[in-house]
Amino acid sequence: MRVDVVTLFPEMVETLLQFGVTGRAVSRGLLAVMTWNPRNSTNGRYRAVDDRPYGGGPGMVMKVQPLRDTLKMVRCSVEPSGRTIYLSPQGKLLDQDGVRDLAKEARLVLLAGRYEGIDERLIEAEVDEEWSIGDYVLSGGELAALVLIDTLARLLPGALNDSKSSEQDSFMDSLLDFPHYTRPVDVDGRRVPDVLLGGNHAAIACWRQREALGRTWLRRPELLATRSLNAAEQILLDDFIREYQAREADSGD
Ligand code: 9D3
Repeated sequence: MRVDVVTLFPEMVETLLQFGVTGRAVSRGLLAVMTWNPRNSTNGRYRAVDDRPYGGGPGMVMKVQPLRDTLKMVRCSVEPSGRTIYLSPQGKLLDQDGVRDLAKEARLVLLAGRYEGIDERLIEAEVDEEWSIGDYVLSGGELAALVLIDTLARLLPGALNDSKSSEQDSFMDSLLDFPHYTRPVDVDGRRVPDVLLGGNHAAIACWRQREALGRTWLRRPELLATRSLNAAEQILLDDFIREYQAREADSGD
């Protein structure tokens, strides 16, 4: 997959992508990321990429011309360059379904904004889709672009060392993860659950699924509302709830 990122802070994007899964995806030739700085496409005397908002108010707005010229260069260097995505607080909320859809593309152009945002006419003319990564305030689109690239990289065939990890991600989709343990067996009197030490793989799989369902029920019940449970899952969850409520009655009033 080829991703072109238009950003005033190319080092932010380049540096973080050198590590971990994304770093390996790049070195394995599965992912190629190129950055483009609109500052290099400025003509004016002050190389300005931003200007004051019409109508007044605080902050600055990214100008059309440097971004339009940068996007022209991107589209000349990669043909076809793929969908152009603007990371913005006004975008559609990114989730794993959205990531899976974007991962079908061979090429993407990501636009990371700074200041109060981008002149609306550039968005109307050049942007295909607007995506947000969540309802909180970032200082710019770079971290959002990195989040998107990271999630995409995990879906590229061969990017994860253990091919089962990606499968498990999708298997466990819309459920929270089960708890994980490693050595030692005892940490200040807290022991690893016995079932994980027994080597009964069917029992372990059951326990993990039960924990995943139970924690989702406790912490993110809205995820269960959008996912139907099969008969086996319903029994495991009922079992978890029964045990949880027994524990609660035991410790509480
Ligand atoms: C005062 C109104 N704010 C809009 C909600 C101003 C504003 C906040 C943050 C303008 C730009 C930004 C920069 N944010 C992003 O570029 C961004 C973002 C985010 O802030 N949250 C979640 N997803 C994203 S994607 C890009």
